[in-house]
Amino acid sequence: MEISKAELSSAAAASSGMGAQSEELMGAEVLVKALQAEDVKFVWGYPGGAVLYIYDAFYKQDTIQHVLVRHEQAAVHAADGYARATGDVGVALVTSGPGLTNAVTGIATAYMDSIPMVIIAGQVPTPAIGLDAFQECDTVGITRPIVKHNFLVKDAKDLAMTMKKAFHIARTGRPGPVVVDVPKDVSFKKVAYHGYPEKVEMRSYNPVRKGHGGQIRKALQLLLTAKRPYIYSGGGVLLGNATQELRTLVDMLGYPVTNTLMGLGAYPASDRKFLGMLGMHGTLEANQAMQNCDVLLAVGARFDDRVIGNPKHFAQNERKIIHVDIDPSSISKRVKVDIPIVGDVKDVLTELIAMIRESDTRPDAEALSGWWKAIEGWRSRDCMKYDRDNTEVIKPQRVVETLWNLTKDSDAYITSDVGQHQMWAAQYYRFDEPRRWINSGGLGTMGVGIPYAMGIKLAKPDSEVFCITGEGSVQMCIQELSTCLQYNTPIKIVSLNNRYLGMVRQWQEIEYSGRYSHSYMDALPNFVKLAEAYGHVGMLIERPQDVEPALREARKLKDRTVFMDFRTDPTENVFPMVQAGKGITEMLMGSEDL
Ligand SMILES: Cc1cc2nc3c(=O)[nH]c(=O)nc-3n(C[C@H](O)[C@H](O)[C@H](O)COP(=O)(O)OP(=O)(O)OC[C@H]3O[C@@H](n4cnc5c(N)ncnc54)[C@H](O)[C@@H]3O)c2cc1C
Ligand SMILES: Cc1ncc(C[n+]2csc(CCOP(=O)(O)OP(=O)(O)O)c2C)c(N)n1
Ligand SMILES: [Mg+2]
Repeated sequence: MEISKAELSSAAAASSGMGAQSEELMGAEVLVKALQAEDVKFVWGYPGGAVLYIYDAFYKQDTIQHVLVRHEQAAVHAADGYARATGDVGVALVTSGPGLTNAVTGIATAYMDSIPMVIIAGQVPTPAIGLDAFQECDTVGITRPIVKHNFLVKDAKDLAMTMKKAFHIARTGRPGPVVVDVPKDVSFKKVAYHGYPEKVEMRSYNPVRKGHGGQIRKALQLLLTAKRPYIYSGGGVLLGNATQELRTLVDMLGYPVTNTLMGLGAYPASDRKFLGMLGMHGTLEANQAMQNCDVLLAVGARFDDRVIGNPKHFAQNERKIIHVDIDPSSISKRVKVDIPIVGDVKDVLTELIAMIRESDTRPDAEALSGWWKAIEGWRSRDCMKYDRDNTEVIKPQRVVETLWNLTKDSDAYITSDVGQHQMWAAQYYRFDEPRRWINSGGLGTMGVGIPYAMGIKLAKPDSEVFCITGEGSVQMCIQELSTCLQYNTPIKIVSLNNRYLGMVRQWQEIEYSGRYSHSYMDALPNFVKLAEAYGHVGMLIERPQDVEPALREARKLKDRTVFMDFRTDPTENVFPMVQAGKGITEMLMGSEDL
């Protein structure tokens, strides 16, 4: 970890002749100034040799709080959770080599869900790059496929502008993670600092915000003459802060609306016009409406395979598709659309709403009433029913529903890990507000739940933050319970412990004739004692009648992190379910369909 003499002398030589003027700063100091200029409040990170000058610069400032995690993966997840909840750019700092490789899962997770982040990675000194130096890895090469952009800073003079570009790229257009690779000598070298750049221009990067007026007009015509219209909204509505515009549009038109897993909260789940989530574990009514609509308005949603199911089945019904997306490469990627509108969802919806206000045409009330009748028919099947009154075993859905009932009037944030519990959280917690549901959809990364929760709790200290998890996922970043204690981020962990990698077990039951190959979670730790060992409160809940009292008790412990180990029905499956290769309306509704 020590700075070698060679490193010091080569960096000193590089910076000699520049004089010791007061505006001269070390690269590391320029980097910290850049973060301050970007109004960064928190950085999650883990130190190592290559970033020690940067850590030294952090030591000398007091506007940015650095959070020392226990694993670099969690640093990126925590910053990512913070970004999802606040809309700001999340920042993580890792050292070279293993620090960076540990961060890779976090970066890929943010990339798949289009989350704005800047990840600063230390690198070996520039003269050592390519020489198999200690803790060297090809950061730019390793991260290239999982970043929106990456930079290797070769000269400290470029640091300020590179940081400016990194933040600009991360937060504009389709957001995404940007990696800035900073060799150790670059962080050590002194350069003249003329202040943080005010403007940034990149010839080849000019994301379009405003949609094409002619295309929006065409969309308007289609929408207002539709007989069976449907609005399919996704994560882009949250990323583009266009929740209000979406709500106004739906209210003006009176059309049914669905959200993807990533879009939950963009439209209030408690409104009748909301048909629930669509897709593999969506509601019957949401999927039927998707299949049977005649005009589909897709906003900030990318026709994921979990939403479309078998594309051939999806194409069997004819419908006109309008697709609003800021990324032209998202359009007609998986499903061919009729009216592409490239632009920011907020700008486009604002224009569309203005055009509807001006238009003399009104939605076809008679056709709409028939369409709603069909939808109510599907809805009356009550596809989300489950054995709610079971007194023998805790049904996982009941835990989530109880949590929702208790917290629906408070400003609660819900994170989840990946698996069955994630789907039950999405189905049974009814999100009415944006950015309250924080989960990994695109990469489906087990282990995000605790880091997401602790990242959010720092940003929203007055809000309750719950992490709905499984006993499998929670063990992937459980070491962060230690970070929660150190930084006083009291979160509530709701572990739906079914003693199985439940989602895997479910697939093995349904698709592999019940051959449960390595999906049973044997030799689990005593989570109550584990929580206590980390300085927190642990609770074991085994009976259905104890679910509500336990949640109430945990909420009362406002200043403590509480780990609730709910022993849930190990055989429960997530329904409805669209099996691999099936169409979105070819759903399994319950165990009776197996
Ligand atoms: C176990 C598991 C099960 C799952 N089951 C389901 C399921 O049943 N249903 C489901 O929906 N998903 C499910 N998913 C999630 C799924 O894999 C995808 O992550 C999700 O469907 C993608 O959501 P989205 O289309 O809203 O796109 P996102 O990934 O949120 O992408 C957002 C889109 O909006 C665009 N965009 C971004 N910003 C703007 C802006 N300002 N203006 C305009 N456009 C913008 C982007 O370019 C992108 O195309 C599951 C995931 C897991 C792990
Ligand atoms: C890092 C990672 N490894 C493997 C998987 C595949 N996978 C998806 S869900 C799941 C099981 C999750 O088990 P648990 O956390 O107990 O949740 P449950 O499904 O039982 O609710 C697995 C292994 C994944 N999504 N992420
Ligand atoms: Mg499990």
